[in-house]
Amino acid sequence: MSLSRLHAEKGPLIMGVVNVTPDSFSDGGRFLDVAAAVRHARELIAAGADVLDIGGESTRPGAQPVTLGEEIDRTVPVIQAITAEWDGPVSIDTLKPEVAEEAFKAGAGVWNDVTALGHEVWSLEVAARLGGDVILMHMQGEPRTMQSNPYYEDVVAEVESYLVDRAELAARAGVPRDRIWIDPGIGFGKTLDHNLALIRATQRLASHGFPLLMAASRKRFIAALEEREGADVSDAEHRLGASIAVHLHAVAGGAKMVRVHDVAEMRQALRVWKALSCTSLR
Ligand code: HH2
Repeated sequence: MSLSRLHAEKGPLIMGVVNVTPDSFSDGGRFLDVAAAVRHARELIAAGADVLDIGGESTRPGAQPVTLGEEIDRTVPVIQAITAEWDGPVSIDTLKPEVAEEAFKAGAGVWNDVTALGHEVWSLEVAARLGGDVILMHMQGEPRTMQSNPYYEDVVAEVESYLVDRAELAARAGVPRDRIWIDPGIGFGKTLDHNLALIRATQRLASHGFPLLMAASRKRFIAALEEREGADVSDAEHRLGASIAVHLHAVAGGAKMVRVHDVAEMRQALRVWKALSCTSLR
């Protein structure tokens, strides 16, 4: 089932993050072992995840690049194990089309690409052939250097036009329009003010006919915002309240999915939010 249909049935979707990496910014190394990653995935499902996003290469600034073989070896066994026991959608978080292909063979149905299918010229064609959902994210620069000096004349207009252009390209390549998700890429080549401007612009970003994903969970800009208030949340695991606040704001503005590490808490917040908002969140 496409993510859009799932959203039509369930309302705002929660994508739970499963990083099979030694160096992710918020949970690096904890789930590198396949068995540990599968256990973590099961916990996220039990906590109410609608979608699981499996990643084998960190996009953290300064993270070590991973070879194709290594990325496949990390992610494919986890995808096989999860899809053998769960029929919800599983997403592969990769910029490499070869990894996406192997992940889909193992049972994944969503390709989440932080380069918006731009890493290889053939990525668009592969995405169309795979026939699943795609998530196109905006990033300025590349992970290693993206935070050194991000600059925009008008961050919202630039991110918006980039995402709509990439989405139209994906549609022209053959990906069905309702399977093309867009994501402003919070923290990817953006200062605190850029991130805040994009989150404030959720409604505008959600108004282009492409479903919107917002992914702010535990991100560094939260620490920068808190520092302004004199609080220290340098430990990524201490950013839960802020992550939920951003995601509820996004959902209220029309985001159809949020990508989070803390699924149980996000599920609880969404349940209360939905009850307070009656039926208006579908
Ligand atoms: N952020 C991260 C990874 N993948 N995908 C989308 N679509 N949007 C995002 O904002 C996004 C993403 C970074 O978070 P995480 O996976 O926790 O860390 P790392 O890349 O260090 O593994």
